[in-house]
Amino acid sequence: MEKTFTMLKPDAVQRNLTGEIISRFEKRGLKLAALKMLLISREMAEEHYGEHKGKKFFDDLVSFITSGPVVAMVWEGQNAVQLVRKMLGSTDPQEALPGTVRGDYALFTGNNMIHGSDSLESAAREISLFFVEKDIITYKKDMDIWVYGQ
Ligand code: IDP
Ligand code: MG
Repeated sequence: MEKTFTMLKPDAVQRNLTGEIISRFEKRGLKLAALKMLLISREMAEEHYGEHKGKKFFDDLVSFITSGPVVAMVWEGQNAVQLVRKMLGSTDPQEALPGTVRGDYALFTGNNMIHGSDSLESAAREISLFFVEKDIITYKKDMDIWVYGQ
């Protein structure tokens, strides 16, 4: 089953939305495979957001993401990468539809609550940046037959 990486950014933690956002993924039927709270170092932030190096918002982005604890997670499910991206909404919360995380809780691109991998390749890279293999838990849930059918 496909796995994707998500990370609640410092604004989500500070605004007490950690449980609320996790709950959305759980209710959708996705399966939590790994979770940890951590403070990201500058080096790790620059590696995670390496594709944006050189852009005008890069320094602000790195400062923001290292400004407080984040909650890193791996979620598993059919088509999890694109499904989670849809649940996050557009990068700019002003464009994000109601019903999405960013569309319901955020107003500003710099503080848009949550990161989600944009492709299978990014997911693999990001998961291995934040977690070691033994952190990723593979387990069965009886609920799965009610989510996906027999
Ligand atoms: P994504 O998070 O929706 O994948 P990306 O384009 O990969 O969006 O950008 C990474 C993060 O960088 C965004 O989530 C946002 O926090 C920040 N960001 C992107 N574009 C801008 C911008 O134009 N101004 C300020 N911050 C930005
Ligand atoms: Mg991105």
